[in-house]
Amino acid sequence: MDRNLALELARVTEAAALACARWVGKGDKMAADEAATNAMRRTLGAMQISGTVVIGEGEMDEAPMLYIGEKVGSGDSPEVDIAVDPLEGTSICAKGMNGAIATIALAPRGGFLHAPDMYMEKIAVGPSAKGAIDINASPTENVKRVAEAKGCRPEDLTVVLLDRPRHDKIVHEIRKAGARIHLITDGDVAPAIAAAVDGSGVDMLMGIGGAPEGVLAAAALKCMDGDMQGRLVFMTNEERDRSKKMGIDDFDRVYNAGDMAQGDVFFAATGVTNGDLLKGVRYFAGGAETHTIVMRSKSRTVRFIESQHYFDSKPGF
Ligand code: VTB
Repeated sequence: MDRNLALELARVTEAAALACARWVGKGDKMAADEAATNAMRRTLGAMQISGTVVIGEGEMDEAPMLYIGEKVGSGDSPEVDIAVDPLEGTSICAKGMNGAIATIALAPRGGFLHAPDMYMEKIAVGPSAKGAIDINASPTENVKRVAEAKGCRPEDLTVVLLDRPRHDKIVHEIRKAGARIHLITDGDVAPAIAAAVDGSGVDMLMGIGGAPEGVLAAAALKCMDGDMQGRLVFMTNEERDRSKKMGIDDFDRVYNAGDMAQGDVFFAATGVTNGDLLKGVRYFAGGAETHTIVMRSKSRTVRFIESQHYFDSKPGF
């Protein structure tokens, strides 16, 4: 791709974050998601791309907008595939809790793993621990290796996991290995990225979360030269059938970031509520400020952008 689309993607996630920030703490996750999706779709429509949504809000019959297969953009080249999560962490947004983001990734056509809406086991770290993780090894082993790679003690590491009963055993093991744990209620894309940002306080993401979210995290970690491994977790035969239809035939395959997001990948995320990675939308008289990370794998540029939006010149927010 000969154009840097990253900065345009920042406008897309900013718009989504600004739209759903109005719903922070209002207890209505559906309305928050709808607002983010609407805004994202509108701004994507203005981009000069011929885009196809491959990770989206759902199948065509269950999502009115940004559904899998939907065409977005002006229709001009380049031909790209798009992965979106207009509001990652709908419940945290509705409750006004920490860690909700609006996010999008873009790759040349065919670049993303078409991950069905099911679970994925994940392990993610930043560049300083690249090559140290192994999803087939025990959590103890992974903690040990990441600490070694980073030149610190296991006690100095913070591992983020979703707070779910399915993680009880591994949480226990990680604690025994010496590392500190940060449990989150939802939203495991942002902490995977935070693991690759020095000074974020996050060293590693582990555990089982959504597969589509895994692909978004992989796109970001590829841009940051971090490391990630993911394996689909099949709960039913229906999930196996659906995956086959989406082109997945090796059910035990371990995907790394570059397998899930191939080619010249672009990524952007804007904070909706405060988190380890990004600040949330903050209002001031007549406007609001947003905090965005935007990057491109080819140039390995990672930008953090703070933007001021003035509502007088931006009707609709
Ligand atoms: C996961 C995680 C997401 O929802 O999909 C989770 O990847 C759902 O897990 O980031 P459960 O089925 O255990 O609730 C998110 O946290 C989205 O908020």
